[in-house]
Amino acid sequence: MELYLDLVSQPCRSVFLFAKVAGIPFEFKPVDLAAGDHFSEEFGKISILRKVPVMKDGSFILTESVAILKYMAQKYSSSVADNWYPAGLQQRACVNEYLAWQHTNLRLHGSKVFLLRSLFPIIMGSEAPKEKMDAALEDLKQSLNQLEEKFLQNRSFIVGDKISLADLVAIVEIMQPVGSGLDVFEGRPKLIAWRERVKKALGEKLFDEAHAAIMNASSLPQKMMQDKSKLEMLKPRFQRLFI
Ligand SMILES: N[C@@H](CCC(=O)N[C@@H](CS)C(=O)NCC(=O)O)C(=O)O
Repeated sequence: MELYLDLVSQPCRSVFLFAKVAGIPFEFKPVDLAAGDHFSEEFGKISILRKVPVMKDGSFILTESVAILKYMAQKYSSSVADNWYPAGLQQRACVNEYLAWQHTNLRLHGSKVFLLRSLFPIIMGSEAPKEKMDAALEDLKQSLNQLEEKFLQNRSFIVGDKISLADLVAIVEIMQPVGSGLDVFEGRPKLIAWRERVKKALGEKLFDEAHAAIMNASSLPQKMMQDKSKLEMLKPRFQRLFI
């Protein structure tokens, strides 16, 4: 199995972490987004969506992290612990519920904050408009509240007392704005305790390995500035999104 990944990307980190922690054998195919590798002719043959992660299992190509995570959990179900993607009807439904919710909530809002804080200034050449930043921070706050109040409640993990794909997808998204220097855990003891349980379940060393690139996001500008034409390509996208 080949995994096309850039660990700066949160869905790539979830796929990477799951494959590693579950002992699923794979070949890491690096795709450097900041260098524009995903616009290459070679990557276009793997996925015309030009996004990572992508999985290639033999001749079968799959995009979308959630689909890849479920594929891996099901393909290796005889060796992957049941808690990751429980076979029980209602427990699996709860994992699926979180995975469906997060796309337009925690992922959307955490990504926006990261893009506005870390990439907007490089691509647009100025700080992000204050009202856009304030709105993005407010949306992120709401999503974090909902994660605590609806999905975590007083449980150790999102679906009971063991880690699942839901926790994995949640932590990688939360770490994105953290990579932009924002302490999203401030004043949230419940979330801090959950983060520590997730880290322990994954293994601190593996967690840190997966997050090294995003925790060093301040080096992205330097890399991106090397090819100004690629930066220009991103400008219209940022204008559509944020202006
Ligand atoms: N829904 C997709 C999202 C994939 C995605 O947006 N990947 C981003 C990195 S986080 C990407 O490759 N972006 C490159 C681009 O948009 O140019 C998934 O979960 O896999």
